[in-house]
Amino acid sequence: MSKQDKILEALAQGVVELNSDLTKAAALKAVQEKVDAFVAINEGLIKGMNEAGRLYEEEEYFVPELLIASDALYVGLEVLTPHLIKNEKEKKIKLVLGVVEGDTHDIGKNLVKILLEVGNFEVYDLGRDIPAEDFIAKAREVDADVIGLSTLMTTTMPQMVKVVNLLKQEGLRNKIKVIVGGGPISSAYAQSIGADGYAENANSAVNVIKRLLENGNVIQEAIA
Ligand code: B1M
Repeated sequence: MSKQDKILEALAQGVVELNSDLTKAAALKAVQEKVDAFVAINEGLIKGMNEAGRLYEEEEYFVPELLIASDALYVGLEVLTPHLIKNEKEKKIKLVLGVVEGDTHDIGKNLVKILLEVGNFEVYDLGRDIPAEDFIAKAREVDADVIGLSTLMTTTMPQMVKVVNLLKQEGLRNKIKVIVGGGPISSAYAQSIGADGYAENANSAVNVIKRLLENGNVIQEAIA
């Protein structure tokens, strides 16, 4: 196993084993060994969080374990995020981001935010459990190009429809693009609710939005 693979494994292990100290040490090692921070986040930390999610679904982990796993993930992110290489050449795209009303799962949304900022987006992060009206108000206030909606639960998916419909009612639908993502969301769902784009993960969100603004209406599966 290469040195990089060992570091990636330690990053994932730190999160799955609920060990912030191990995660931090592995993140510092990644920086020291010049492992690409993007790779360290995606193939280390996120891999670990996904594994913790799997253990939750198998009822080996419960809510407290998930919360400690996410603490470890954030400790690693704090070390690695400053080392992500920023793209500052292009014009900034203004994007209002948040988790829809009724849903408090924000780990994925936070990762999307980090990668969008690295991709030179101006992100207005509203947080989680956000009413549809608040997305519209913020988008209007900052003259946003895009609204990004995240949800992890099937029960809160209809909130995305609410945002799209409100944009129509307010006469803003042609001006502001809508991209959706999160566990239960698919490109077919995005299309069915009249969103403009769907991204499967944080990395593809950046590419999908850039394509959206270049090409107009392109619902698409993750590129990555
Ligand atoms: Co809960 N939870 N949870 N949970 N949780 C799920 C989502 C669930 C599928 C687990 C299950 O039962 N199998 C289930 C939902 C079932 C459904 O669909 N109806 C569930 C439930 C039911 C609940 C509660 C209701 C449990 C309860 O209290 N009885 C409760 C919700 C309360 C509420 O919100 N109203 C709850 C609570 C929690 C915790 C607090 C313990 C914790 C969340 C901590 C937090 O986020 N601050 C938690 C977690 C961690 C999970 C799982 C295990 C993992 C989610 C996660 O963080 N994944 C999840 C099961 C699972 O997904 N395996 C589960 C890691 C993260 C990196 O991935 O969030 O998918 P993800 O984000 C990805 C992509 O989806 C994408 O990019 C991200 C990065 O690559 N993406 C976007 C996300 N948003 C995007 C937006 C975009 C583009 C891409 O564009 C704008």
